Amino acid sequence: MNPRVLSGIQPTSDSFHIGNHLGALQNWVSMQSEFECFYFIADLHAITVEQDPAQLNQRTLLAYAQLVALGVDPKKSVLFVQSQVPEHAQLMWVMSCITGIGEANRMTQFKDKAAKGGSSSASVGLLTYPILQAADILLYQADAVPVGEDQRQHLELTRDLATRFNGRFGDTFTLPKPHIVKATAKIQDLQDPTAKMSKSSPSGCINLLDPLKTTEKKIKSAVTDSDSVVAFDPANKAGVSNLLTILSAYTGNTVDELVDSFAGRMYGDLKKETAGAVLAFAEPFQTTVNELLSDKAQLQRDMNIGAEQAREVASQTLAAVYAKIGFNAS
Ligand code: ATP
Ligand code: LTN
Repeated sequence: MNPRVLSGIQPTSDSFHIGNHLGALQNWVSMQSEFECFYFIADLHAITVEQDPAQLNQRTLLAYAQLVALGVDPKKSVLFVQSQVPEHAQLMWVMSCITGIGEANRMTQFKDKAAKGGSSSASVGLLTYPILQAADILLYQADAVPVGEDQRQHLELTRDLATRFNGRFGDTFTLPKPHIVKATAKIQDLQDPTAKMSKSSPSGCINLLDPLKTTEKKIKSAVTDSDSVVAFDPANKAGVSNLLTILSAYTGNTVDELVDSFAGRMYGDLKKETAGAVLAFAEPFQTTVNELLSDKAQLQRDMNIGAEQAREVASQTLAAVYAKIGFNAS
């Protein structure tokens, strides 16, 4: 049996951004040839912060269409929507009963997100969301989880919980490893290249579905530095290095090759080429997304099939877990 891969993405914006794409989603696509892959749209995770119901519904379809357009092939991988597979919430309850309150409190993403929204308004769901993420992964006995750098801590919690459960109840879960590709694990914000590109900072964030003119403008106004030499030095030249990383990812040229090609040239050229490379990817991507969205009924049918396939695997793991902890089988 091929090793298993699992990953998820939240349907919380009208478009994936290039950080999502380069940090995680391009690895989802490339891993399909070697692994048995399970990919899902994390709508249960999305409601940890307030969502407009109609918008969540629409964004879930949009996320599905974008994943297919990026190359996640529902014939090769199991692609599904998390809320259609009730085993995620069921296993989460079990895992939350072996998680310490202190352990959940230490998750830095919770602290960041709670701080952004004002901690008094943070929900219990936001606090326990990493336990749901652990359940997502363990249900499919995943060996590898392709994600960006910001998810590393959640993967460590997942391994801790799996080890604890296996120790207490006998071998049940595979211990998953994060699959983080260093070069693109953290794409930076174009306006503040010391921060991670994030949808919460729209001016520094390139969305794949943004109008092409907007993308071009954002890249051309990216913050660089007062020097004028194109060099790769993330510590001292964060903005320029970030543009080189993006250009390298969308052209397939190595950063070294690019640096050589920019010898004696200005930052303006680097921005122009980076914009060109991103647009060359975004334009056909947008066409494909629009085509897929023109038949929503078909998308919904495909989602239903994905959910059935996911449940076949998830229900087996949940049954094994229930038996181990002493629940009476029906
Ligand atoms: P945001 O900060 O935009 O809200 P997020 O991490 O909350 O992003 P998700 O949409 O769930 O949002 O992220 C999906 C995937 O994209 C995850 O695997 C995450 O690690 C990765 N990712 C997000 N931002 C970046 C980035 N700037 N660079 C690299 N990978 C990223
Ligand atoms: N927490 C992740 C999304 C996510 C995920 C998962 C990623 C939910 N469940 C399981 C990998 C595996 C995020 O916010 N980026």
